[in-house]
Amino acid sequence: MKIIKFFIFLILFGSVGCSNQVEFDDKAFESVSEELLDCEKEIGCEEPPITPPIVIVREEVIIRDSFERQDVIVNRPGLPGFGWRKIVDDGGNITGGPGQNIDALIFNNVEMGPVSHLTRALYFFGRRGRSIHNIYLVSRTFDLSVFDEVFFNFDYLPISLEVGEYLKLEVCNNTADACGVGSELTAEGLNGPHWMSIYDIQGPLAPNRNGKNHRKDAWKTAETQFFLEDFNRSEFVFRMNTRMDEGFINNNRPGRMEDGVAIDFVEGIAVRYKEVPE
Ligand SMILES: [Ca+2]
Ligand SMILES: [Ca+2]
Ligand SMILES: [Ca+2]
Repeated sequence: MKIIKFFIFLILFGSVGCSNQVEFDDKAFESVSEELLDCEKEIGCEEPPITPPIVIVREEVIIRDSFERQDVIVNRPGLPGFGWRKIVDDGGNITGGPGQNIDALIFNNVEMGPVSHLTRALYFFGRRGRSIHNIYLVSRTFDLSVFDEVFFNFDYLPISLEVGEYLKLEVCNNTADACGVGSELTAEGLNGPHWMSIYDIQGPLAPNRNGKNHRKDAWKTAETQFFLEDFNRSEFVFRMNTRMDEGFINNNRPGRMEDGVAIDFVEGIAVRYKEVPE
């Protein structure tokens, strides 16, 4: 399986590599090459099996969002339909939209500090007063039945997160209904066991950051990839899940923050492979 993944890497970097976030793994290549050379010198060494080449037969950008607009959720005809849903869990009270002083909003780099890509980014924030809030940004449901793997990356900026506060990329491994994000929002589904964590950024992080005092290079990029066989391909849903107990200082936005997470340039690319017989 490792070898198959390695060959997938090799082929992908010829194809998806130009999409700016994925890099060729020189070290992995060198280590496999050395293994083969060492084996040639040894008597009785079994060479690693040669795997048939795997090629990409289709790739599709399922999401690419730099939040260069005013509203996160855009439902007007003629504008790109990102299909996001915003859900707030305010101490167990789940709403399909902003809570009281709890939200995920787009701000620009004049209102807040530098963003990662172009001039705007998305900021998640809770409410002052140390109550617990989860803020979810949920994708629309995609039919990825014909794809094998997803490459996913996003830029993020944690702002003074304490222990127990986080940003996670999660994928539903059941139906959208079972995950609480079908036609109806359900607390059982949203908090249930069907969400799998793909990327997990946990506090404590950046204790002295306040959302305005960082440099552009404080932004980090999360890169991940996962095979779709582990998920429900025909109802593929992912979400950004953030948790924190504070937000803007005195709920005054866009002021300085006590807790927050910003994201920018979210990109997902679905890929279909085909093994080529020798
Ligand atoms: Ca942006
Ligand atoms: Ca804090
Ligand atoms: Ca906090």
